[in-house]
Amino acid sequence: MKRVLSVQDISCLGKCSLTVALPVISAAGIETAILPTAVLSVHTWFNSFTFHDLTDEIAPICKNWKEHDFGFDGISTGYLGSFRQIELVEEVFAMFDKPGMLKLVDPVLGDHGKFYVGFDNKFAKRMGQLCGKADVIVPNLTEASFMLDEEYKAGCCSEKYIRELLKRLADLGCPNVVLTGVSYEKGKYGVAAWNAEKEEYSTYFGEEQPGTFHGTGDLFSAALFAALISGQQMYKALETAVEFTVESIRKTLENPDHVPYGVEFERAIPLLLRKLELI
Ligand code: PXL
Repeated sequence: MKRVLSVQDISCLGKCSLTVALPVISAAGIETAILPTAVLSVHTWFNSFTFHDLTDEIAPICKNWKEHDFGFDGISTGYLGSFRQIELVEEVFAMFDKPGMLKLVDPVLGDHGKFYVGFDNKFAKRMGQLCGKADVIVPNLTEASFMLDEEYKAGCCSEKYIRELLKRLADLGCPNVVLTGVSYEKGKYGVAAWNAEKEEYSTYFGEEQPGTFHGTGDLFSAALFAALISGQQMYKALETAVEFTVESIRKTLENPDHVPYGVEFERAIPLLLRKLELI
């Protein structure tokens, strides 16, 4: 069985970060170790939350895993709360590095042109450096703009603009860039990707869904990671992750009592398993 590590916070209620990554990657038949960076009562979309920092646990936990001789086929990261945590993630990458180990970084910084609480341009620049150590990065348009010190353009963009953005993101040092939240045509919404080594550009679009939901970036990132670890090629993995995210939103919208703080991904897991050809 493949074993991976997911490094991000636990927002105890709210369906994002580890409470999404763990069930999704595990459902794909992959052993998923977790390295929680902080425990929050709820994610920072809510107007109040508790926050317990776990930075000091990261190095001892990893040291203990090394003593047990554990290794990983991949490491993925999401929300990181401080400069120190980014530095520690770089150390975790180096500590467990081995040929073929997949490092996926979701540079969680913000959405809809705004930073999440507590983040700023200096932090975005540092996150850009972490992206340079990854094999795959999955920024949304807001995060890409912040990391590149570009003005965020709402409702943009031409294909030419996106292709340039992808290349500039690859210049951060990461060979595979997947930009989320891209739309070139009404009713179609998805991702654009650039492989800098093969100079290959690809896109995958699903059916656009109304409304915005929290945690869909984390969901996409978890599904893409699971698909790549399962051996799907990038183009196929993009289809898997986009269709799973779309299905999660579709299921959420079917429920008249749905909540805005997270999507009903649980009911989309059968689709994920079909896309991964596990059922
Ligand atoms: O979904 C990204 C995310 C993860 N973790 C925490 C967050 C957010 C976004 O707001 O607040 C704690």
